[in-house]
Amino acid sequence: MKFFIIALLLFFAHSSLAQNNEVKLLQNREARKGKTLDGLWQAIVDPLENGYYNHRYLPKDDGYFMNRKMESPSDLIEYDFDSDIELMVPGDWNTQEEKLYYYEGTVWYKKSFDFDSSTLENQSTYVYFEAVNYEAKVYLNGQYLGSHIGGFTPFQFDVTDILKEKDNFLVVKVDNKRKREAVPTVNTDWWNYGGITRSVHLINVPKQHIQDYAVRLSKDKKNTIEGWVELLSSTVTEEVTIKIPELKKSVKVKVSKEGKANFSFQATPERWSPNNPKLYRVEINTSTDRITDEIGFRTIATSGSTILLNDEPVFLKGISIHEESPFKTGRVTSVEECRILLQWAKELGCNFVRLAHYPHSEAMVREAEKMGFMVWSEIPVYWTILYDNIDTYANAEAQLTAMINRDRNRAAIVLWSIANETPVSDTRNVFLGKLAKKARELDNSRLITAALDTQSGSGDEKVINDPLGAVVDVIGVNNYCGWYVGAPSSCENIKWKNDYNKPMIMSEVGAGALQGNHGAPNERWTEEYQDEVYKYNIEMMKNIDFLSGTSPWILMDFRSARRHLKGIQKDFNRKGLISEQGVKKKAFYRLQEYYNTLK
Ligand code: GCB
Repeated sequence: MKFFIIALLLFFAHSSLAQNNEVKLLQNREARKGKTLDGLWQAIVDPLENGYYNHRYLPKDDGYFMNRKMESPSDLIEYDFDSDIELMVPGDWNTQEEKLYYYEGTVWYKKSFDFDSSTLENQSTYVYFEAVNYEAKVYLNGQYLGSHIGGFTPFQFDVTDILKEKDNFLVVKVDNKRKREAVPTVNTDWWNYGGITRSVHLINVPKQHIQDYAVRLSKDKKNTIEGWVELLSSTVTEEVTIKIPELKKSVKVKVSKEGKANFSFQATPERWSPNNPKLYRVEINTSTDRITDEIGFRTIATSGSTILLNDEPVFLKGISIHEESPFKTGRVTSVEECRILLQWAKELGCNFVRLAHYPHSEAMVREAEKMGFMVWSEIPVYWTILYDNIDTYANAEAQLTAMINRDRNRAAIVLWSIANETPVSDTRNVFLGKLAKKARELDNSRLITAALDTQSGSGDEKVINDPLGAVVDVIGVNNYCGWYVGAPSSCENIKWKNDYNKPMIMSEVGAGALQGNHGAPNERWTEEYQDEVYKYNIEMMKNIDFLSGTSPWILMDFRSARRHLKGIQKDFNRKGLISEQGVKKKAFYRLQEYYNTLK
């Protein structure tokens, strides 16, 4: 009993439970002033989590986050950031260090920096992480800030009162161990890249600042721009001005006691569309703060099986994309890499990209928007996660919320996807029904979708009757005719039926080919086989009268630890239309031809 009480006391005394400085995310991080913490970080690979747990498997209060140094020759400190490895941030660790190629576990990251606060009176400073895969515990100067779960969404902590002028040390325990109850779960067809995979920033904002806002075209009221602005710590009845200089609009609204101001005004902006990806400069001012953004205005809706962009029927000519670096593989770490991927999609003739299977970086979404792509954005509710686990649900909902909050002002995003290839069951239906409801509560201006698994079923008839079809606005269908099921030529005869009067997007079709491997059209892994699969699937798609778009699988070959065929796969899923080295395969031109005929 005595031991138990001591253990309990130690447990609660441990700083990791004593505090959580995580605060609600700032909208439009990019527009804020501050300092980057990107670059080389010191790191310690810690598979046994020795820097966190003691030999009784209890959290230590002097773990590696204390960044201890030997002060005398008799001191015993069994770690030293200074003499260990270095890792680049942003970046995954798997492609930076040979010994970390398959590594899944804990790595401690440390960055030291000075901080000049002399000009920052009345300001708050946040440390903002664009993404850390998968679980982060964050400490500044030995003090615990909080933790975050989920590998693809941003989070931030208030560090105003902890920063010093000199020798700050920010330590992050990053753990990418796969867990059955996690989102995604243990089983995925993409690489579990660990690390501080996206940029880290220190951001300075006035204590009373614009924390969040929405600016968009009303979906119901004609020629109306509407939205809201939320301020942090506005105690007085503050006034907010929303300006769109190019439209000669300037509107003042009062903030409620809760710090929120709603607005709505008449305007006729040019509509954002793939042919005219027009963005307007929007300025928001308060007495203490000012922020600007580039915002597009469009509407998106459905009518029967048609998708309407700005009230006009539109066919989504798309391609699926993983956030994988062209030429060097690993996670995308720069805007230039985003542009290369998107430029390839442009060449293919796309007006739409499916950013699979998790929220891509904000930079990717913003580039897609500028280049005129409609975007499908997705959370990693993938395959068989634990649909009956309440923590799993809370996790999925948190990731959905973070995705929508971060990108709600991006006109390019037309679809929020809540799931990919999930198996039908009562618990799954309830889980996804709740998620869809949540998505609509957070944002009722976009369409909800999910990619259904339709591999099963026999004969030439395929019926879309998954109960999830009743929940979503647009039905995504993944189907691998000619690859996992049947011969390529059999695809042409398939007849699709839809129990729902809703648009369908063929969200995946595809086949594997090693670039440069040539042979007969019935020889797997050749470019000819892949091309054959595209040929017959395109014929099949032409016969679907409720088809509103396609996003074949996938733009570029990507790493997956499920893909073991030596000589061919080498840990890559080969369904790319382009190799990881940037060389186009035959099927690229087949799809390009199809998209050209749809012009
Ligand atoms: C799918 C999954 C995707 C896989 C793909 C494949 O249905 O949605 O994540 O990578 O199939 O290649 O098998």
